Amino acid sequence: MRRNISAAVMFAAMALSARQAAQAQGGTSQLVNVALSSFAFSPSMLTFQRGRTYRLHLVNTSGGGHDFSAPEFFASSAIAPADRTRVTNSKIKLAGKQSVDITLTPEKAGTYELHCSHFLHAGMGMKGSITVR
Ligand SMILES: [Cu+2]
Repeated sequence: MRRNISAAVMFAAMALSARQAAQAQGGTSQLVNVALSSFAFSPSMLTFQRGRTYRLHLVNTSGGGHDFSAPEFFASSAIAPADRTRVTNSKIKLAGKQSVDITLTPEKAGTYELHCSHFLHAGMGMKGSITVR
């Protein structure tokens, strides 16, 4: 009987620490979907709350390559360690039909520009803005 009680206590402690670990890994992050197409971001205006953690889900719905380039936004956000390799030269590259997820926490309020750095894409409309409140 005594043994059963200590097992129950141990199980409860394990369940609690598993939940804490999930939260630390973005278990409470808010999902934000952004579609990339030729030649637009949808939505093109994104708003985030400073200090909150988001899971940015990018989907390239077109057959051609695009990227999510936001140098100042990435520089002022904490990017989850496991996702850091997905941002190269301040952009997230997506091949045709590819999707990429990245967990980040914006840390500085401001308005940041977003664009696709592929030749002429921004000029054709592939740009937007990110507001951090
Ligand atoms: Cu593009």
